[in-house]
Amino acid sequence: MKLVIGNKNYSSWSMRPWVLLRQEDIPFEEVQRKFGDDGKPKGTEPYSPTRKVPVLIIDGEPVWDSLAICESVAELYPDKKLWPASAEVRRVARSICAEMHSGFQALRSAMTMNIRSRHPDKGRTPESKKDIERIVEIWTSCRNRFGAGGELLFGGFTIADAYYAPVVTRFETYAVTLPPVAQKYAQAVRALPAVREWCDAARRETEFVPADEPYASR
Ligand SMILES: N[C@@H](CCC(=O)N[C@@H](CS)C(=O)NCC(=O)O)C(=O)O
Repeated sequence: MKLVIGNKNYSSWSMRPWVLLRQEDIPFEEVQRKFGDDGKPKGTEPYSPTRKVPVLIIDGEPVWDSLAICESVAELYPDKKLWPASAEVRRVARSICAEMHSGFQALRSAMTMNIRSRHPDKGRTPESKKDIERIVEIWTSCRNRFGAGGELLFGGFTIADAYYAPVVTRFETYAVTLPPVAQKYAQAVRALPAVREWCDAARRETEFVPADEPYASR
């Protein structure tokens, strides 16, 4: 399989499937296509029908959109148990991934992912604060209801943790203060080997993409 991704510092959508594959030791070839100043990845035409990243190429065919990628990987590797085992809990996991996938627009635009930077006082708008409150509510509820078997949302690692990993980095970039349960969960995500590897690589990147830098200039 080939996973086409954008800049590790900026591309939150790319981070999710990459962390999922790496954390589960699923082999793949990484193809990186960096963003231009407009925040769009260059040179994706041979891979991506939407010209967006991420794209996973399986047997020569593209799977685009991060949620479709994660679902396809879960189907290809049932033994990895990438969703929670119980159907009832799986419904919750799918719902919170879908909520992340289609929501939190205010957080996304006011607190763009920028792993190597620190903007402690930035990005607080009434709407982004509401998004943060809702994320804290999700994390707290999952940890309390389903987290007994480990440190993550459903105990052990699942697609849901890969989905919320970029938010964990945003909370660090913008110094968001979290209540204890959420803070502990964020620490556990940061400690995942795949998350560390992605973040280390992000910090080594030097490209400055103005479209993703609302709080800094070149
Ligand atoms: N819903 C898509 C979103 C993908 C997306 O917007 N990717 C960004 C980079 S993080 C992109 O390629 N943007 C280029 C564009 O909008 O043309 C997914 O989940 O994969």
